[in-house]
Amino acid sequence: MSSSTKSDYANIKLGREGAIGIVTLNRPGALNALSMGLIRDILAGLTELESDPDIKSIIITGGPRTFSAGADIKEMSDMGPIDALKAGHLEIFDQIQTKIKKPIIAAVSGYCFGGGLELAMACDMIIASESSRLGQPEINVGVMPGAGGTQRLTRTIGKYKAMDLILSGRQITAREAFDWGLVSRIVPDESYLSEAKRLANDLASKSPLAIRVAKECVNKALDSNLSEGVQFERKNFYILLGSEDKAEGMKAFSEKRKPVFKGK
Ligand code: DAK
Repeated sequence: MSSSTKSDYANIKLGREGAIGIVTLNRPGALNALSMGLIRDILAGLTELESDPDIKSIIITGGPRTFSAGADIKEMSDMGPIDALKAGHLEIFDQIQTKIKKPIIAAVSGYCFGGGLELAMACDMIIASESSRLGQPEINVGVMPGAGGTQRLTRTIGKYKAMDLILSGRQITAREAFDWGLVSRIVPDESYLSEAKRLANDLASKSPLAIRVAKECVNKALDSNLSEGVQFERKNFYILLGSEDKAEGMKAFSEKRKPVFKGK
């Protein structure tokens, strides 16, 4: 299937393949270090895909050598607290999780460090190639994760492993990350992108409404107590019972055919 691009961005490539949109980080000379320009382009690209009715699922990826080596250290070295506050990096990472309702898969190969891992953790699933390396090395340059890393990582892998990664700044293998629940799937190096596309196409074939609501409910689990989360889930389940997609899904099951979902 051919890939088409509507808009041009300086720091990403934005592709469309059928129902999937692909944001490719494109600063290979700096190992996809997250400059402000790159972070802004990622959010703009995602927002464009979010508003495109033909796109049902999204992949964020880098290149085979690097997903991203983290925040741009050269840019950050001149940055003071007021510059950072005004630039609002942190809100941009949060907006990825709050503004983008379509499912996002991070397809990770090579280095996935610092802000790069925080970006992957702001996605809904992480597919990692076998030889990729993940870590929060910010401590080695005198800072710490600042785009949700201390919070999302701890909620994902627990206090003791999060402390290990964040305080030591060490790298872990994709296998360790998988064993710790930090990545969804590990795949052979050569197929990280094709597997991500296969998964994205699979998600694109489901009811967009059910996908959206299920994503919101899983994210709610990281941000609420159990009874609040269960109530949130139940109410959202009731909403889906009224959808045309539910009627179609259940009818298709009885008729032993594939459902055709319309997102209604
Ligand atoms: N920033 C800028 N440039 C980078 C970079 C980075 N993070 N990582 C690599 N580069 C550049 C290198 O400087 C080099 O450029 P030239 O010298 O060729 O011009 C080029 O990419 C290739 O890098 P290497 O020659 O070092 O390549 P190697 O394969 O030898 O090593 C490496 C790869 C990934 C192990 C190494 O480059 C490395 O350790 N990079 C730094 C990784 C790191 O410490 N990352 C964490 C950065 S701190 C916040 C939001 C986010 C954050 C904080 C706050 N707010 C919202 C407030 C996040 C902070 C971070 O991520």
